[in-house]
Amino acid sequence: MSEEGFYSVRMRASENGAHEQGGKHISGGELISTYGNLKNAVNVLLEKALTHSRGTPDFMQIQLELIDQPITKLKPLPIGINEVESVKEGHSIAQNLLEIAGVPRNCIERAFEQITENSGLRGAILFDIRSSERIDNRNDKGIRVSRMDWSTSNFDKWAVYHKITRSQRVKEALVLATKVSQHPATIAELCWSDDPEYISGYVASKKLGYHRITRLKEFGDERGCRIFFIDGLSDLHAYITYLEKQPIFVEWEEEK
Ligand code: WAQ
Ligand code: MG
Repeated sequence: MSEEGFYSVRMRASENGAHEQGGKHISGGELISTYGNLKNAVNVLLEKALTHSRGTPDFMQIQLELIDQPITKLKPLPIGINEVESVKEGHSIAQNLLEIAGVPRNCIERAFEQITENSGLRGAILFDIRSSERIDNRNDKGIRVSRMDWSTSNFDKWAVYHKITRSQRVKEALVLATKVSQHPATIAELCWSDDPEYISGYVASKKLGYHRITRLKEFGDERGCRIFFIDGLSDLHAYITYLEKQPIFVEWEEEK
């Protein structure tokens, strides 16, 4: 087998049975690996699922596929940090950022109403900003963005430069936000974790960059959120194919 090729490696883990049998989503993960690094890649995902604050999985699937397309390189979105004192303040900042990014106010309100109904998904919700309706038809699964990564050494350089703690979580979130925001139909993204101990989240868009908001839910809350606000979608199928299949590497270069 070729040493040159890249592999997409994906993991999903759940408790009380597989996701499709109604099990609780515990953890998911996706990365890109060379053939030589596959053992390590699988181990990274295994470790992520086995040590998860949402619970102990009794179902897990790790899958790998050779990527047969060229990998697109993208620069990470610029990052900004919004320190807030309360969830209420966090939500208010998130809503303002979404509005600046181009999401109509009524659509933001509708999305926030639906967040509680749609927690426990393993993927993201696609929300149409014209109809203020969810349009992905994936029910309790959502859309899982895949085939994306950022080399640890390059990410570490980025983190040192920006004085940001190096964490797998921040790397994964910035990779996903960079990939999603790159598509012209994406207006903005809203996200916070479903991990009970992680209360920060972000609003991202190509125009605004990645805005971390330090508090978007209460400590201990297992309800997460990931919504992509979409406009002008002539081809939903092609958009979903981009999210799931287009391979992306994030690469940062220090500005001179
Ligand atoms: N594709 C689509 N949706 C996803 C994906 C993916 N690859 N990964 C996670 N989700 C959805 C899923 O519904 C999860 O329940 C939800 O997002 C939250 O995922 O700057 O940790 O991995 O400090 O728990 C953001 C802030 C952290 C980081 C987000 O999300 C920072 C986080 P989690
Ligand atoms: Mg999580």
